[in-house]
Amino acid sequence: MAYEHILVETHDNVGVITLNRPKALNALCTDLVREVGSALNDMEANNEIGAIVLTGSEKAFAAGADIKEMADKSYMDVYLEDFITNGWEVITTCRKPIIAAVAGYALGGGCEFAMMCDFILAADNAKFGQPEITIGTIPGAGGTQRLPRYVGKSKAMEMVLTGRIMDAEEAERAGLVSRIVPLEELKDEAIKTAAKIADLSRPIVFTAKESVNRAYETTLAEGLRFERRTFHATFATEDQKEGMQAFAEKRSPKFNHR
Ligand code: CO8
Repeated sequence: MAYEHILVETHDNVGVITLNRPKALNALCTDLVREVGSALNDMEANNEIGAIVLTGSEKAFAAGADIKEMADKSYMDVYLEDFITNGWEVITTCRKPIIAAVAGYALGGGCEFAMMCDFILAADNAKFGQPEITIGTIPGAGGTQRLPRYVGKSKAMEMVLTGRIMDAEEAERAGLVSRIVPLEELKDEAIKTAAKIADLSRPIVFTAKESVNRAYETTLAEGLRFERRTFHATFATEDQKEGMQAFAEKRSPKFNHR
């Protein structure tokens, strides 16, 4: 399928989606978000792909929702079209792991887009922020809810109330990103990391992702119960037998995703 605002590639078993609206610093217009949703759905349905990288340019992952597109919308416009829910959650419902590889600006909806992914690898020039308050609105795609879970209330509150931008080092210290890599290595490192995941057992990867996500949605007791049940369930897979047998036989496992 031909896309206008994104580039789509595959590297063996890894799908890569690159936001590509350079003149607007990858501002997330409705069509761009729709295209990302469509590409993700295709990758989710493609058995060859086991993990996905979502990235932008060296200057901007995404500088936010498209302010020019939003500026004149009325309350009734955004309410009736369910503005922002529409299309965005595909990232959060995708079962295959999605790594956000962030260089440059990840602001507003851009930061929210990255936080919807499973984890964030940051280039050393990455900048994260929720500056919506400076343009008379608030985060609308999870910023007030996900950011505190990543970085704690104090830092999230300061960022949301002042629009202060955090650099990559602060983001790593705060737990927003899993690690920082040099800008020129970001894409390769993200693909390498995704390939490592894609080579593992698909059902076990799905189970692990689902289980970690439970930690954000439920109580500790319920989460632990869920983990115990799904841990037990891994013993019903062929890949658990293969993985443990391979360890005992001192060889690499050959997972068949069953
Ligand atoms: N929307 C639309 N256009 C943008 C955006 C944006 N978010 N960000 C940058 N652009 C455009 C600029 O207008 C400019 O276009 P033009 O050349 O036609 O004037 C071009 O990109 C380059 O930008 P700058 O000249 O400003 O580049 P600088 O390097 O000087 O500055 C900044 C870079 C600091 C990133 C600056 O562009 C900026 O502050 N951008 C806006 C950041 C922002 O406020 N983001 C939050 C947006 S609101 C939001 O995300 C709400 C989310 C709600 C849920 C999601 C709903 C879809």
